[in-house]
Amino acid sequence: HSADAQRTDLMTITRFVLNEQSKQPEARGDFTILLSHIVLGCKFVCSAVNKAGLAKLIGLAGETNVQGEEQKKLDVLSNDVFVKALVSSGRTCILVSEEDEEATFVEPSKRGKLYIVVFDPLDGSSNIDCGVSIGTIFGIYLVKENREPTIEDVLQPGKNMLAAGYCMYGSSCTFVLSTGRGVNGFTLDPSLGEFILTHPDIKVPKKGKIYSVNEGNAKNWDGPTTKYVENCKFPKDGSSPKSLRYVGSMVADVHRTFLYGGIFLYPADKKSPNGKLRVLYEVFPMSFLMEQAGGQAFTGKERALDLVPTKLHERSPIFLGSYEDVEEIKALYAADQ
Ligand code: AHM
Ligand code: MG
Repeated sequence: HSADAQRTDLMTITRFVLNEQSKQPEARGDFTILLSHIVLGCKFVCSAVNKAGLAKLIGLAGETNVQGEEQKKLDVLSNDVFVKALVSSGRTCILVSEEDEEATFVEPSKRGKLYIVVFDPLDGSSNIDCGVSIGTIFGIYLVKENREPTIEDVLQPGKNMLAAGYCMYGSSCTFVLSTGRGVNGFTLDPSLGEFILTHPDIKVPKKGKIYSVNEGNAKNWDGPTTKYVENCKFPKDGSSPKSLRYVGSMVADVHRTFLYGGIFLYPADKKSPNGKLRVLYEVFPMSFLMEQAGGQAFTGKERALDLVPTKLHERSPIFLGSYEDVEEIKALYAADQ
């Protein structure tokens, strides 16, 4: 009976979010509309990623992005699709994308309820050409008051986010979302073109057996990070060493951490004193999701979601994952003070 019910009673992401929103007193459907435009962008990118080899979309577009990296055609395409989908939702006022140096202020006639969306349209670009999982990451804020939105509205700590999520373009297309009431995962059923709830109420294991870091940077790490990774390999408490897994796509490495537990690190190093990952559209959304799943996210100094960004493309070191694993790295940084 229950197997039957699962096959016939499909919990699509739209139905799920409508249910969730109906529990809120002044829900007006704006968020559901905004989300459906994000979902559309993800479906488009999913299909483009799957066709990339065929359609010869891969290759350099001859432009560089704000971080001075070469842009692949898929990055450009994904960014265009998300910007257009978000503007046409009629529910956004400011957009911040990894691919655009400046924030996009939506023209007043296309503004609706004042949502701000921060996003990395296609993260993990070094993995595009070899077919390894990549993803889209996004976070959603509300502007503080009903007045002309400014850049200050974007530079809010991550704890003010209303919702965050990511979509992973892997062996299947998985959409993970939190609106502040836990974390839920949906898988794209290609025959229906719908995301169906497959991972209800994701909770990250309290402690994990995996650590995930680019160890090639070890030479330049600080003391606490070096010690932490050393403890993963040569535990002093008699426990078994952790396994190392590192895809090099944040979405894939964090997604695995949600499901299997453990810790993901992109620490500071001597060459990159603020790490590599961007606060607004990489660190904050993943930290929001991690806390919602019962884990922790730490910058080496503070709770990641307490950080107040001072510029759009700011970077921060990040340690996130299972509650107890992050406790260990926090203790090492505290002892280092
Ligand atoms: P990107 O935005 O240029 O794709 O870079 C972000 C990616 C993350 O997905 C990943 O966690 C990290 O860069 C990997 O960096 P590294 O190659 O230095 O290990
Ligand atoms: Mg990125």
